Amino acid sequence: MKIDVLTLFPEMYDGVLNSSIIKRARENKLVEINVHNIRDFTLDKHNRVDDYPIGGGEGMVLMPEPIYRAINHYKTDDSVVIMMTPQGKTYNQKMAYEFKNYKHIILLCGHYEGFDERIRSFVDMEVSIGDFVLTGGELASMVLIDSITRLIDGVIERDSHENDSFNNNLLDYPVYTKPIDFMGMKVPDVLLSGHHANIAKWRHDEQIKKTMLRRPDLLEKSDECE
Ligand code: 6GU
Repeated sequence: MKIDVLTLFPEMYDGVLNSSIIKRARENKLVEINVHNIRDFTLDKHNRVDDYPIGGGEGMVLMPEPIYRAINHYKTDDSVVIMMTPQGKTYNQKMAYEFKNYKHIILLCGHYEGFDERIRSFVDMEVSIGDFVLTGGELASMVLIDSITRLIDGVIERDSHENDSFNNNLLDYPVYTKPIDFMGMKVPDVLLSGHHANIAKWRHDEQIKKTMLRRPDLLEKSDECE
């Protein structure tokens, strides 16, 4: 899996790509992630990437040409070009599982007031990470990078994501570590019992209880209702 990011602020990615699990996945060549500056694809001498909105209004608009040239530079027959925008389809775990099967993803990140509308005609998909507004698509693209990378075979143990919140639309069960008694709050007895079937049942019941309380909308979509 290869991911190319197109952005005006490549430095924003330094921490995320060079820490923890993403760093290790890159070192182990399980994923290749490169970040490119859209400004390198400008043709005019001032390296302009944005201009005033035609017809008036607030802010600046990203011009089509540098983005068109950047996309075409990295695009192959295997590429899926995803525009990060609050107008896109709301991202979720199911989409993460779909995206991890793509050979090559190009993540296009905008800033300022937005993209010239014509840019939409040369992307394959538009994705948002939720109903709130960020200053740019970069943080959102990092959310995709992180959530996709951890699903790639070999990045983390399969067990760790097969039980994730949202697989089967259930929230996670509670987990505990030592000490067994922390300021009077005790680890549930069943977890100390060593009885694997009882532990599994308790965890499943807790998942349903928690999902019912916090996210009844998810429970309707889960197999538990069938
Ligand atoms: Cl993908 N971009 C921006 N700018 N804001 C967002 C978003 C994306 N998703 C949620 N808010």
